[in-house]
Amino acid sequence: MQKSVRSCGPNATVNEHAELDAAELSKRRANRRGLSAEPSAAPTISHDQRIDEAMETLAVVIPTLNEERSIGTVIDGVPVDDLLKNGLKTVVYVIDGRSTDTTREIAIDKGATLILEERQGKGAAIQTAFKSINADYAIMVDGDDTYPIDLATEITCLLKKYDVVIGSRLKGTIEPGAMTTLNVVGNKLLSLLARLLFNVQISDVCSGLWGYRGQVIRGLKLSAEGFAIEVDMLAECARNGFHMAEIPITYRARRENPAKLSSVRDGLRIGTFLIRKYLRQKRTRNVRFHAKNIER
Ligand SMILES: Nc1nc2c(ncn2[C@@H]2O[C@H](COP(=O)(O)OP(=O)(O)OP(=O)(O)O)[C@@H](O)[C@H]2O)c(=O)[nH]1
Ligand SMILES: [Mg+2]
Repeated sequence: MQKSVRSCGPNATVNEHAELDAAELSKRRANRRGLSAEPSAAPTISHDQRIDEAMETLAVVIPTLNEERSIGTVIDGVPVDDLLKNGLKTVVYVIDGRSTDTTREIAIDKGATLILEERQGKGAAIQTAFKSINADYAIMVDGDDTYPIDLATEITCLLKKYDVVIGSRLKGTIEPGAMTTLNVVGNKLLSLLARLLFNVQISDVCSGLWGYRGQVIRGLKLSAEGFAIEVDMLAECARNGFHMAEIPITYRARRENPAKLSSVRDGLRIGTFLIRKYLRQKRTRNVRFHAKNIER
């Protein structure tokens, strides 16, 4: 992450902020600056401070499990200066599972806020992150440096118009060696299933790059703890009738560290989850959906 932007150290746990309402937060911010939160105190607030308080916020959420070879590059790739120019203060959150390598140390060193989620699974990490953050926008991206996080500014621009923006590898470019034929077929089948069940023109339901408006996150009732987290999110977006868009992206090959996803086992689990979720939602209410796909 570029140094010019305020970053959170390891002690700045987000759990604290998640518990607070806006009034309490502003009182605490004022206290931290040595200012009274009481209006009668008439504190002197600088021009810069006023701009800072007025800015919108972006949380970049990165789940990791033994990603020491790539996590530094992913954090460095978040275009914080560009986002700042677009009026967004960015905080990067790394939600680490039981990494046994130096992922956690690198994340802290790069200025990210580290959240520990020792339950197994990417979904568990994302659920914990979503409960902890309180930002105007959020972007979820994998920590294996296979997704173009440099598109963060473009994604947040689209989030002014759409509730959710998904990076589509299948509408974009898959670099040689980035995805096996089995995974391409599996992704296409799962996306087809999602289209049929939820009436949404999604092309890449398993994408690891999603952007959301803050209020969307608070509307998602997620239960998937593993790799079904993306289809869980899609079903929840359908239930809420969120307005969605896809952008084509380039998908890169992961470095030598091994993937945690097993194509057949996880593919079947994701498909089963999708069907179960559909049946559960169908029992409770009609699913509305009005997703839009956009071209770049
Ligand atoms: N916190 C946490 N993160 C995880 C866990 N399992 C995977 N992840 C992270 O979730 C992201 C996606 O996992 P990958 O193994 O890359 O799965 P994938 O991208 O679907 O599969 P590949 O295409 O093979 O890379 C990566 O950043 C992982 O480090 C876990 O149990 N806990
Ligand atoms: Mg991956």
